[in-house]
Amino acid sequence: MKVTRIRTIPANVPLERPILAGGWEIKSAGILAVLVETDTGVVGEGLAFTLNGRRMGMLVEGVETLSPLAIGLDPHFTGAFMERALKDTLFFGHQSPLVMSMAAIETALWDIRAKDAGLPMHKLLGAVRDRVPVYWSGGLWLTMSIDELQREAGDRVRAGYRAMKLRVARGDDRVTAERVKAVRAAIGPDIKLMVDANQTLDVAGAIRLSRLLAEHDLTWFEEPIPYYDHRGEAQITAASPIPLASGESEYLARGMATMAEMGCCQTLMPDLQRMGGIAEFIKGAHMAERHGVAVSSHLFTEMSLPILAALDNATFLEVMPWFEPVYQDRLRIEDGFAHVSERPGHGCRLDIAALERMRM
Ligand code: SMN
Ligand code: MG
Repeated sequence: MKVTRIRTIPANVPLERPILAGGWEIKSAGILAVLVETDTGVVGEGLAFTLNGRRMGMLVEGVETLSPLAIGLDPHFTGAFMERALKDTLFFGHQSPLVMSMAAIETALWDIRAKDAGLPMHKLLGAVRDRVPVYWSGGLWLTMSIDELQREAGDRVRAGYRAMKLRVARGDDRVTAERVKAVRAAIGPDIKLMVDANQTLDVAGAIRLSRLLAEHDLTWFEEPIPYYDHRGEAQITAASPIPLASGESEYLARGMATMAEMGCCQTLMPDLQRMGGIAEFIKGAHMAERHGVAVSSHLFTEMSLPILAALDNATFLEVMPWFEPVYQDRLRIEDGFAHVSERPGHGCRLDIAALERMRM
């Protein structure tokens, strides 16, 4: 079996309405579909992502320059592709969009492996479970009023969610505390609630806010400060009454390992594209486990589900609905869990016609 061709479809998927998270205004999800074709007719699917479709050209260029490293290769040699790709991109470094392009190809190679074996991804990887706890992440934005927050939180509980995440930011901490209190009041004591500051605070401000919010029983406090300040994260983790979550902005397994070793957080949230693909995601999660650190996932909801189902230190799948318009299949979410598909491959299939309609 050999890889014969790699195709890309860059698509821009508009959000229902613009949102604000941290310092970003987000109007659309730029989704790059990467289709890896083989001589047996099996096609593997991978994705890369960029906010607002900005710099999509860099992701496409990355795939084009990495493709020669995969073409002609037996797709079961996912490790050989990564070895070649990491070596080939060493000059640019591995904290770069090239890792995202690499991830899309690597993930597609795994999809081929699973389809060729006739296995759903979680079973190919070694399943631990066939359902994963989820949290709703596609709402409770900074732009929403307290009334809107309470309405959405209630709607999500009625839709079967048992956990959800609210965005917070630098500003008046008393206003932030009021918003958290209002959401907690709307969902009651049994639903889990997380907050995400999207890197907008500093160490002292984060510790202060954590102490102020502690009475609302929060499951985690995510990315309080700029992602690269791991020493600062470790200081906050040591002082914060709320457990920390971080890691969505770090790259490769070694990024996860460094953060786990430094005590940056209790939950790491590897992002499939910044991990460089499935193998590094798993490697990073295993290294985190060594330090008693749990893993959640970041974006890439559909493709991350079967990976988390194969990790015994996985806690929550982030449900972000932005990718839904490019899929034929929907996740089955009931009573706070996403059920893993039995279909060979990733489980959810891309909708190529929809991607073509949204092509940039
Ligand atoms: C997030 C990431 C990307 C865009 C908006 C919000 C957020 C998350 O940090 O964790 O989903
Ligand atoms: Mg986040």
